[in-house]
Parts: sequence; structure tokens; C-alpha cells
Amino acid sequence: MDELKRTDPEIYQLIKDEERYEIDSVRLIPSENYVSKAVLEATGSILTNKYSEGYPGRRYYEGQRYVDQIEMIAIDRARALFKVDHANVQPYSGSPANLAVYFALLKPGDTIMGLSLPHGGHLTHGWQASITGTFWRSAQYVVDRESHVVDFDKIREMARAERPKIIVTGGTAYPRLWDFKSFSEVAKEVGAILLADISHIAGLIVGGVHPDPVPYADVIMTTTHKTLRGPRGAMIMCRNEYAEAIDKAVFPGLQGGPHNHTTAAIAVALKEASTPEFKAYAKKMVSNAKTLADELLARGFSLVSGGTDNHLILVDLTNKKVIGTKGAKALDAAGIVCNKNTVPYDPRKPFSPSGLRFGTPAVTSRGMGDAEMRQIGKWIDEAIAHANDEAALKRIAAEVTEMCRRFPAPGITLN
Ligand code: DSN
Repeated sequence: MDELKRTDPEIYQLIKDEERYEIDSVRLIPSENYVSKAVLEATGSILTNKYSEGYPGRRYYEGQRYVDQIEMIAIDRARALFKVDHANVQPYSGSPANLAVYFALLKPGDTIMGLSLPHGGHLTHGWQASITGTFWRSAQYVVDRESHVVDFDKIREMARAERPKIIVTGGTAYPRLWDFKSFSEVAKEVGAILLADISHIAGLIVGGVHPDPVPYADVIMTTTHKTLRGPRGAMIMCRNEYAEAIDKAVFPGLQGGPHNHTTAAIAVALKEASTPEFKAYAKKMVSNAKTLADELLARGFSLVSGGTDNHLILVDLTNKKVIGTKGAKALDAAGIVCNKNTVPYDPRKPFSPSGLRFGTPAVTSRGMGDAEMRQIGKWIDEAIAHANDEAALKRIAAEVTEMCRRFPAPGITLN
């Protein structure tokens, strides 16, 4: 980044600082990852210079001879990898992508039925603070108080009473598998469209370690930067019958020109995700999460649903007498980056919740395995036990950095 260093040393230095931080810390936010150097190069390419409103072969601007080919490659790779009829690779990120799906398929006032945010859902699944919960009517299902998993008898009951136009599966803090088949049975019974938001689990699905939403979901939305390990962006995939409506909703309905540099980087990430190495990565993400969960359980942590089937773990810190905010800040001081999170039936508020959310996409990308997960579990335990002890947190941070330096982070080369 020599030119950046000359032109804007302040921004250059902050990027270098962030780079060092990303190398020297254990990054456990389950929606984050390390992209490859190839994905970074495509993201930072001259494609950012080009306007391309429209779709390949049907643009509002000339000069698309290369951009059309790039977008078609991204579309074809998405269709092949996820085995879907149609893919739109233009959404800027997950929230606009879900908004586009609703804009395409719902009328104002129709009902969206999704998992409640404090129970592990997402803002855009109809939560009241989001446009999706105000512009449309919303019905929010919850997880069972004891098992913390979704209960299909209750979901069916709610669907029969609320008559949603769309049922959304997927979430941001649900550590168990999504049963797309059972959701599709409920959706069919009440005449609803089934949207699978697989943003968190897309990498697990293509890696064959999570059930596939195909053929059950009518529409599938995923961000591209979580377990899929691509640039920040999103894709909407669907059956042919919804293709035209979805495309129109993305552009011109909601967005202007696609971010062509992101489209190219998505294409690269999809190529990487179709390799045997990626399948092994997906498998390891899950086994690492299970090992970390086991270590935390052995150390007396209370895990929502008792463990995990995927890449993420949700911890209820109540029995440790530390609130989520304090716990997350103590861990950050100890070199372990995670996020505070509500837990199901949390008596506390989202900005000061009872839990912490951990995930293994980034540490697995660095090649960390069972031994490191056990060590990370031990550090988490120590940091939570010494959440007010700055010296102890600093000592842990030094040990964390020493371990991290043995595991190169994809995409980052230290000078
Ligand atoms: N912000 C994402 C996450 O952390 O799960 C969801 O959009």
C-alpha cells in the first residue's frame, strides 16, 4: 500500500494497526472471517470505477464488455454451487437483500413471520426496530424456554393464526441446525413463501455440514462474507418463478449501480468455496465449535441449547455473575474479540444483554484446531473470572498474541 501511505498516511496507519490487531487477536465474532489475498485483490480492483446499472446484456450504460462477463461468472458459480435456478449477486449486503425479497414478493401490510431478534433472529426478519417490522406486519416466533430450539407445533400454530405471506428461517445467534423441510411443510399449509436466510451458514451448506435449503425454500438469501469467506456483499437465489420479481426489486427497485469490484470478489470466493479444501474447512469450523463448546461446558459455562451443531456458540453469563458488556470488554482486553448478545428470554436489554456470542469461522481459517480451541476456552474462563483485573487480562493478551503468531491469517502478509 505504498501509494496510500504517501497520499494518506493517517488512514494508511489505521489500516496497518487494524491489520496487526486482526493478526494478534483471537477473532471469535461468528459473522467475521479472513478473506483470501485473491478476494482482497478483486475487492481492491479498478472495477470500483465502473457504473453498470442493469443486468448482463441489459445495461443502462455502455462499456460493459468485461463487467458483463464478470457478473455472469459470479451468477453461474452461485447457481452451480448452491444448485439453484437463479442468482442475483448485486445486493449490497444482507439487510438490503432481505428488503429486496420483501419488496419483490409482499404487498404493504402483508405479514412477515421470522425468528425474534432476542431469540437469535435478525433485525430484517420483521423486528419492530427495522423497516421490515413497521412497513409490513410482523409475527415473531421464539425458541422453546427449556430446549432453546424452535418448536414446530408452536410455529404451525402461529402460522395458522397469523397467515404470513412469507416465513423466514435463519438467524444470527441460533446454534442448532435449521430444519428446512419442516418449515416448508408449515409454509405450504398456510400458503406462505419460504425464505431461507442462510447468511451465517452458507459456508456450512456448501461444505456439506448443514442441511440444504434446496429444494425446500422458495427463496434463499445469503451474505457472502461470513462462513462463505467472501467480500462484504449478498446474493439472492430463487426458483425461476420468482426471478423476474427479485431482479426488479434489487434494481431498479432498491439499488442503483452494482458494486462490480464486490461482484468480482464474490466470483472468486465462490470458486474457492467449490474446492475440496473448502469442504474440509467447513467440517473443521463445526468440529472446532464443538470442541470450544465442550471446553466451556467443562468450565461451568451455561450454553444456550446446551451446545452447538454449527459454527457458533451462545453463552449465558448469568451464573458467572458478569454481564455480557463487561464480559465482551474483558475478553477484548485479553485479545479475544467476540460480541455481547441477548440470550433467549433475556431479562436484560439488547445493549446490555446477559450473553456472549462466539464463532469459529476466522480461527479455523487460520488453521487452528482442537488444541487451540481448548486453550481459547481456558483463556475465556480466566478472562471472565478476572474481568476486573487489568494485569491478568494483559497477561492473557500476551499469551494470545504469542499463539496467534503461529497461525498466519489468510490475506495478511506482515512486513
Ligand atoms: N451483523 C450480522 C451478525 O453479526 O450476525 C448479522 O447481520
